[in-house]
Amino acid sequence: MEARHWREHLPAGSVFRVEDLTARRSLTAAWAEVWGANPSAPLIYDVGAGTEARWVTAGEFEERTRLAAARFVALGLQAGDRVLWSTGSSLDAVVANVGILRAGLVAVPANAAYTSRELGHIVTDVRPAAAVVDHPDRARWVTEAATSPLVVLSVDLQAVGGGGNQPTPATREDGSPRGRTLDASSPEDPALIAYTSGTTGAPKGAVLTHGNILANSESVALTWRWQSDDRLVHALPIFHGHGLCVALYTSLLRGSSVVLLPRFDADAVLDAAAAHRATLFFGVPTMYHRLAASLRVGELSRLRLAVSGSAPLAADLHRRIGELASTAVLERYGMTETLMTISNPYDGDRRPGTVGFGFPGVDVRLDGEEILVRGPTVFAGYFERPAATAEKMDDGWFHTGDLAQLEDGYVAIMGRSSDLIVSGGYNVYPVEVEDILLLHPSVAEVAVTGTPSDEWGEAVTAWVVPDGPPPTREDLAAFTADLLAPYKRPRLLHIVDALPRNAMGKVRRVDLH
Ligand code: MCA
Ligand code: AMP
Repeated sequence: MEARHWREHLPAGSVFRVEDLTARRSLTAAWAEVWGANPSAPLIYDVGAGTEARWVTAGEFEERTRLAAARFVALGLQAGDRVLWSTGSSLDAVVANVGILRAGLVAVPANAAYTSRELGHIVTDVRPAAAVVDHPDRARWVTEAATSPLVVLSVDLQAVGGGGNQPTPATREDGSPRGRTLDASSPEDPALIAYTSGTTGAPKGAVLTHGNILANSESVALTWRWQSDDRLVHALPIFHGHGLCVALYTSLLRGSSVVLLPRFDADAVLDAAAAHRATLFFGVPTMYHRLAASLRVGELSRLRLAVSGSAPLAADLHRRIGELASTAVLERYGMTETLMTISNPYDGDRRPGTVGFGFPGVDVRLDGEEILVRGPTVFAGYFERPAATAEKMDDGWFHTGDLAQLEDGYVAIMGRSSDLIVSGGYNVYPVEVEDILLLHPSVAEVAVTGTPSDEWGEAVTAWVVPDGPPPTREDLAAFTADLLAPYKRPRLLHIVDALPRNAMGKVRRVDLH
């Protein structure tokens, strides 16, 4: 059986060609055009840290991001240079990101909860020419890990003092600014390098081009009937594909408006939806779990569309929200390397327990049980790792590692071919956590698995064979505090006499439950 054809997503009577998804060449060029056409339109609601909350218009945002781009150019950065960008959600952070892209630089988003070890790996691997960070500790970690000169900036793009800051000349010898003109990137130029781990080894940078991120926003907007009068409550982290490419970039492309919240909180989301008459909300299943537990869950019904992704939305939770809020949550599927590839339909049946069928322009097929995808959102490859890229790509088809079955042409995700754990929408790689726990003096052997959890989807679980007195969960939490971001630390601990192993001596994680 085949998955349904992506044409079923198209509005009745519409004419669509796959090339249309990249016809505007780059998101930055398309953004500038959209904002220029309606400069007084409200674009981003800045909840303001210490300042008054207010709407920023498209015209003001265009100017601020143009100045941000000029700031990078004045620092001597040149098109193609990489800029690490690791920050929580704020208007300044968004301006910096968009400025990076408009200047033709490559943004490297990194989780703002990473420890110095996790951030240091990315810095060493990607060798950024500049970094934008929102905390002095991160500024120090980046500087310490850098192996080549770099400029460290705060989110408002002021140089952060201290050793290692080495701004490069701002101008050429003839006095003209370096770098190419604004919004001049081609579809094949890299726009983002997003770090994501394999099952073994350290995180790799997925290179997403301007064409990839433009095609993603165009197809998401088309499929979900996104209009300029839509208004999104944005409570996702901005350093992952979901919060950045799907939520933020697509809003900016449509010229619709965003209420940017600093973090997720069920009441804050529902308050913002009411106060600003929002039409859209995007979340991970853990957020829907918390919304469903709220007495105010019925308020979700005021939205035009609520979308879930990044991890499986339990069919039961989907149905419960349907009953409590008369809202059929639209579940979709994607990955850092491919952006959005599969979606339930906007018009038509949104089936609980399934992610739907290919976005317009994305071909989907099953190889055995594994999902393969092909289309204009599939990345250019892993940064400086051709062998790792070749392992995942086969004649344009990307091997997702996710396993699925087809139900009446809808893709139902059944699991993964790897041991990846998805907790609250964040990926956790057992090997990375095991390697860190093994450094603890009371841990002789360890295996890490995901335990099914209503709230988190999967809860990171450590199975420890102790060396001497067994460690407690608190011991391990304290030990990992400087080594693992909080979401990777074990929430459950089992002390065991031995780990199940196969004939080769390899731990059989599947037998641990
Ligand atoms: C926070 N904690 C977690 C997680 N998040 N533990 C496990 N898994 C998590 N995901 C820890 C906190 O550090 C804290 O630890 C404790 O849990 C409770 O914190 P709480 O305040 O309740 O949590 P929170 O800050 O409200 O965070 C929950 C969250 C967050 C809002 C669901 O995890 C989140 O924003 N997730 C979204 C991730 C995401 O955007 N993924 C997209 C990637 P302690 O008690 O020790 O202090 S995938 C992607 O982008 C692709 C393209 C796609 O398909 O979308
Ligand atoms: P990341 O590499 O962080 O982008 O995470 C991508 C992974 O998240 C995919 O390979 C899937 O395992 C998982 N994922 C994303 N969306 C869904 C979904 N709707 N249902 C199940 N898994 C999902």
